[in-house]
Amino acid sequence: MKPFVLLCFLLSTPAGAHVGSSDAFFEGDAGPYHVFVTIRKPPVVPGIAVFELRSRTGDVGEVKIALGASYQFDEKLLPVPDTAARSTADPQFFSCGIWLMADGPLAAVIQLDGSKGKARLAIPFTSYPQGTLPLGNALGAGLAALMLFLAAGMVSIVSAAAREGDLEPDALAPEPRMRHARVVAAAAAIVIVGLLWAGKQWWGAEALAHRDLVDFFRPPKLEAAIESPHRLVLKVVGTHPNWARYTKRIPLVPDHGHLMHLFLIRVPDLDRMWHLHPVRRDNGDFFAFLPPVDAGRYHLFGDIVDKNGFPWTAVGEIDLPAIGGPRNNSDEDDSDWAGASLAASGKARGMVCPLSGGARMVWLPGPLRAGIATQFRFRIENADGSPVQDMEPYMGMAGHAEFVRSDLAVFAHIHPAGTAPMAAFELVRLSGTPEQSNAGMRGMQHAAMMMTHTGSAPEVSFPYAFPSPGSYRIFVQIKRSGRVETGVFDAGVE
Ligand SMILES: [Cu+2]
Repeated sequence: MKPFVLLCFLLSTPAGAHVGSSDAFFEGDAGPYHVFVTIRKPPVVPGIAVFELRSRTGDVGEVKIALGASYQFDEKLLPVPDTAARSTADPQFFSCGIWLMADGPLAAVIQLDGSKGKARLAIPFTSYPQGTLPLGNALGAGLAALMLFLAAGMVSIVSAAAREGDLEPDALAPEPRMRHARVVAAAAAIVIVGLLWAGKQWWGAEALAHRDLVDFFRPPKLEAAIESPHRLVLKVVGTHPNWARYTKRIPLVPDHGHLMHLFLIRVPDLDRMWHLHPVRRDNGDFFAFLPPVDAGRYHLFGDIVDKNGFPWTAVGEIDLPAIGGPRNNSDEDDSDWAGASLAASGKARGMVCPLSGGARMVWLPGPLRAGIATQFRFRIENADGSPVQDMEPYMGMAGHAEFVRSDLAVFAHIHPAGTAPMAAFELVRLSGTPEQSNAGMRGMQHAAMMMTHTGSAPEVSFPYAFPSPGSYRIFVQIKRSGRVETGVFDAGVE
């Protein structure tokens, strides 16, 4: 019955943690091992997620992965882990496909065994359906033919039974019996059509429930309005009616110190960027003091995390008039950037971005191809190439990077430890693992490590892969001598 009722919904924009960027990335230490993990998610749930792990320390012999729910995380409830296959071409690369059966915030608990003994780490990630997969024409036609064959077979079996069921072998059915058999066949056909209809209803209900779930996980809307010249009021509204009820039950929690990380990016040029930290009012709305802003249309991305560790990015747009006056930050972590437009700067502009005091940020080149997971590395150095000495953690981390595609359909806010919010790492601490080896702590550790880098210039790095081809702008935010600085790099991704 599938072919008749299947509505071929096109794959919609992936939602969730980030916008248009569903895969998860992690880089950090698991005990003595340094690993880079990529989680390539399926478009639908249930579906198979592909886990890829590369050891950068070159001494891992075996990798096992088990998935659990990250909310009320309990190691004792983890299933028997799957063993990842080791690549023959690259012995430090392991991969494994695991079914994601549930949606929501999950944790991958990875066990490593190698020359330095056993180690474990837990990586939070999210599972959600991104759309409905269409049924292929050939498969649909095949299933329809099978269905017709089975239905006709069923009618003919019932009719044959009624006609000849109690005859002696080789005897012919008399005419009244033939008539009776035709009536029975008609009745059987009606019953079978009824069953098909019931199946169609069932399938339709399932498809609707799935579509509903896809809607639920779409990025919530961020409705913004200017209340007074310097006051921006924001309301997070789910695209699904159940979303409000969900967030009432599962409230938001702060992530790296703030309930919301709000990014205002001027469109279409991406030539102005504000990173603000609105506070919440009693009625649930957020508000932020606007610093002086140039007039224009701004795209808004509001990163929030709920108590289950599920990150959401609310999206919206607002036309702002020029706002003057003194700089009036709502928060000391607020930062901004102004510069050239993405379009005007060409396909791939310089790999060097000037910072204050003659310093500069240098993007150490990596592959510019969609889907290739890599470390995006940025070196911060003085004009003469000597290391800057004044780096500080910015909101507890060495750096924050925002990857934005020119059409604003991709937005990802990444940290040195990867895509998962710190608030989610807090939920999945493993027992018997030293605190500093827990993946979440690793983000902080990374910050500390980068600061104490001696000899060469400090570097910040972010594990990520461009999800799709296009023209991207990367905002890399660091802190030096108490001031946030933003390095901006453009990339034409194939
Ligand atoms: Cu951040």
